[in-house]
Amino acid sequence: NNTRAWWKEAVFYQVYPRSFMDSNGDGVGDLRGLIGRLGYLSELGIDAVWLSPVYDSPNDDNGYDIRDYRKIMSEFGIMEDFDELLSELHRRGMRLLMDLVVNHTSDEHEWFREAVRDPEGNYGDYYIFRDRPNNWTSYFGGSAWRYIEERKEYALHLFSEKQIDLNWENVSVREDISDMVRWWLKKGVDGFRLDVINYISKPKGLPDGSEIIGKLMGYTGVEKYFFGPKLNDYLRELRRDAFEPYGAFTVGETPGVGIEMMKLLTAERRKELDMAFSFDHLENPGHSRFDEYRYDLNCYKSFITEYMEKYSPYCQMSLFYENHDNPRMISKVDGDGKLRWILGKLLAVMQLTLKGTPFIFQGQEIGMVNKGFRSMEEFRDVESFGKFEEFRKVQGEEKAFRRILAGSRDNARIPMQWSKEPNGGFTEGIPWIGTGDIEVCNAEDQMGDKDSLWSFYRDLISIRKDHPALVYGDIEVTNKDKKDIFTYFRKDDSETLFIECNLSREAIRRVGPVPSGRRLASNYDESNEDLRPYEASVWITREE
Ligand code: TEU
Ligand code: CA
Repeated sequence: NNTRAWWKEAVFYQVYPRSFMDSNGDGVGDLRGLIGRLGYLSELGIDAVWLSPVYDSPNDDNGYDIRDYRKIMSEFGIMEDFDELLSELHRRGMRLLMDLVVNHTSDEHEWFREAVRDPEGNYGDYYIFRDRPNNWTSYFGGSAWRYIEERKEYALHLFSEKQIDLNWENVSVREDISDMVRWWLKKGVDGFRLDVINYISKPKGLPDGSEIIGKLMGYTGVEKYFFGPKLNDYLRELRRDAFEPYGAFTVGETPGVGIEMMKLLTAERRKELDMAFSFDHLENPGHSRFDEYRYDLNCYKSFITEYMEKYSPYCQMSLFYENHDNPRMISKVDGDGKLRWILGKLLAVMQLTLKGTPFIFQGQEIGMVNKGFRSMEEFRDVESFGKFEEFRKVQGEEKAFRRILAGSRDNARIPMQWSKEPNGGFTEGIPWIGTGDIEVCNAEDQMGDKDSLWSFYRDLISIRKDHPALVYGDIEVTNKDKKDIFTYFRKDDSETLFIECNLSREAIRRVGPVPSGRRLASNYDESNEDLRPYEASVWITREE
C-alpha cells in the first residue's frame, strides 16, 4: 500500500463551521468567518480541510439533518460564499472535503415530505417504513422508530426523530445521491467524509437486535446493520458512478468496524473507500464515552500498534483523537490538566509521526479542553438531552448530569479560542454555546510563543513534510510489552527516525540507550537518563 497519493501525504484539519468563526455577529460561525481564517490554517501547514455539513438544515443535529443537499444553510451564508471558500482554499494549495450525510435526511427534506404526502408516488419508497417497530434504539435515546400518522406506519431513524433513514435498496435513492455527489464534484470539491456510511445497508426483514449486545453496547440493533449485506455493492457503485470519474477522495466514518472489515472497505483493489475512521481507540475497553474515567494511553498504544502491524501494510490508516462527536483528548487523559501542554505535545508527536493520515480537529492544536458546563441548560446537543433522559430514569439527575458532562459532544463544540478578546474573538455577538478558557488558551498568544503547543504542531507538521520516512516509511514498534513506554522506528531507504514516548504522568526509567543522532522535536528541553511525565521526542538516527 505504498502507492503515492496526496491524501497519504496531507495533514487534514476538521472545521466544525458553527463554532469556528462568526463574521456577522449573530453568534454562529459561518463561511465568511472561515474564509477570513484560511491564513491561520496555511500558517499551521494544513493541506486539506474536512468541513462538517454546511447544507440547508433545520439544525436538529447541527447540520447532520439535511433538508436540501444543493443549498447552503442560511446561518452559514449563500452558495457564492461557498464558491469563494473553495477557490480561496485552492488558491492556497489546500483541498476541501465535504461531509456527505446520506444514511438519512431531515424529515423536512422534500423527499420525505413527498413520501408522507403520496405514499404511492415516486418518493413513497425512499425511506424505511414498517407497520410496527422492531427493538432497534436510536443513538440519541429511545426507540429508532417514529410513528407517521399520515401513513399509519413507523419510519426508521437511527439518530434523531428528525433524521429519517434512507432506503438504499431503492435504486432511485442511489441514483439521486450519485447525481448530488457529482453536482458537488463538478464544482471542484476534492472529496468527502462519508457520515456513518457503514450503516446504509439494512438486512431484509429488519430483524430484532440481541438484547444482550444491546445492553453491552448501549444501543440495540447495531450488530444487524453496521456492516449490512449490500454495503460493499453500494460503495462500489457510488465510487464507480460518482467519485471515480472525478478522482475524488473518500474517507468513511465507520463506527464499529474493526481491522478486518476495514480492510474490506479500504484496500485499494476493493475500489470502495480510500480510507476509514475507526473509533475503537477513543474509549478504553469496557468504557463508554459517558463514563467518568481517566483514559489510559497504554490502550491507545495497543490499539495503534495492532493497526500499524496488521492494517497499515495494506491500507492507509487515519490518525485522530478528536472530532465534533467526542470530548477533548487532553481532558480524557489528564483530567485536572496540570500537565496539559506537555501532554498536548505528546499527542501531537504520536499523531504526526505514526504511519497514516493525521486529522486534527479545530482547537486541538492549541490544547483546548472540555468545557465545565454547569447545568443541562448550557448544553445544545440533541444527543446530550436524549441520553440525559435515558440516564436520569435509571440513575437519577445528579449521576445523569455528571455522565453527560463527561461524554457530551458539546465539549468539542464550544467556539474556537482565537484571542483574549471577548468570546475568544469568535464572535462580537452572543455565542450560540458557552465559551472556554480563553485567558489561558488562545491561538493568538500561542502563535507568538515558539514554545507553545501551536508552534509545536506547526513545527511537527513541517518536520513531517521534510521527512518522507514519516509518510511512506515503514514502522517498527519496539518495547511492545513494556507498559508506559511507546517507541517506534520510521524508516525508508534514506533515513531512520526514532520516536520515544512516556505514556504515563509519572517519570519512568528509560529502557535501552539514550537515542543517538539529532533530536528534531521534544516536549522537554534536554534529553535525560529517565523519561519525564508524558515525555515525547523525535530523533533522526540515520540520514544518508
Ligand atoms: O456520527 C455517528 C456516530 O457517532 C454514531 O454512529 C456513534 O457510533 C454513536 O454515537 C455511538 O458512539 C455521525 C456524525 O459525526 C454525528 O455528528 C451525527 O450526529 C451522526 O452521524 C448522525 O448524522
Ligand atoms: Ca455568523
